Amino acid sequence: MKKKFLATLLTVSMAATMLVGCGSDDDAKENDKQQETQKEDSDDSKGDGLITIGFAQVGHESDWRTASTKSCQDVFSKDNGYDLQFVDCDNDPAVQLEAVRNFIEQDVDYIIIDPIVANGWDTVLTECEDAGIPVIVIDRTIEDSDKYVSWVGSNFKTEGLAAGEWLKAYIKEKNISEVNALVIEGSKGASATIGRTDGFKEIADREGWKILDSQDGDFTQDGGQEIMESYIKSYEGKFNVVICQNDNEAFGAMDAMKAAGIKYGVDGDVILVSFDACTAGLERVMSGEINADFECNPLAAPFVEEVIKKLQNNETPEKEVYMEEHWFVKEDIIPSIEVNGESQDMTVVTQEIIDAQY
Ligand code: GZL
Repeated sequence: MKKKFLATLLTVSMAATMLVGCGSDDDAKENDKQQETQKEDSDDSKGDGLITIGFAQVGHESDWRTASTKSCQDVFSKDNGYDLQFVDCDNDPAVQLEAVRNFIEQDVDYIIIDPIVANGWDTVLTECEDAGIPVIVIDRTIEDSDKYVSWVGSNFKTEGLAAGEWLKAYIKEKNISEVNALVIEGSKGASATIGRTDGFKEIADREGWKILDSQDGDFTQDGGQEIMESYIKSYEGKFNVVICQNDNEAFGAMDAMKAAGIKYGVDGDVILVSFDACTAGLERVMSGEINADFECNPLAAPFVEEVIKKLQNNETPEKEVYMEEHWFVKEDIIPSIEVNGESQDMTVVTQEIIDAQY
């Protein structure tokens, strides 16, 4: 910590010296803050030649999460010059805050956070800023603070809007006159849940569809099965669409519908929509069990490394970096949809796509 403090002090004083006589006090303060978040050209905090990174990961709840973790472990390896301190926070926000504070104590060079929930972050991010440790947020967003250098992820509301716009086009093609939907949400308070829920609901409200129920399945297969079982008890024969906010919930919902003799998918009575588009999810799109799967790209680590390289070179990285993602379907009946006024292709799943997926 002493090293970092001295480095930061040196940086700040150098910045202040350079700024004397040019620009206002505010400019100097702003520049100081920017300088504080930019790393000294030091190579590491432990003197072992490695850049130490503390990564507080959501947990291990889904195929998506496994791919996200592997992406970071592959990029931030010792061979690549990094010492990755990884903490699986097991979907517990309190554990995640403690992990970040431990990274501060360890005086790591950088902290990566995938925030389990969107709020409750400003205090600990202020502690990171005071310690001179740049924070990079990946995947889910933080709503109550902007004290981080960059965020790399997806637009969850766009994913929800895309699912709604596709469903509108799909029921028109299939001459289905009404939608009675059941939604299995992701983890409560997660920005992915909030965005997908809000996006789909915006289209549902616009089209006059009914959302019979919307409960959280925690992004897990067990959660999806449990919620679907309770939905079947309450709404059997009354619903024709199930929206699962990730593939693992969809796998659980399928098990529950299969057990109840409910036919779903392309040749079924229930349209099944999912998010993530992991390999196993796309396999079920190709088999016709899932009608459409809206990708959320978990492979953020290469983009995070670009941010770190910029900081190492005292450059200012982008504040927001959006990942590229695709919308996958089984049937080639809707070539594209319009989302937020922008035409977006629907991609028919092939074995080649599945073989290349995460
Ligand atoms: C979304 C990510 C979500 C995935 C789930 O970016 O945070 O969390 O959709 C995962 O599979 O559990």
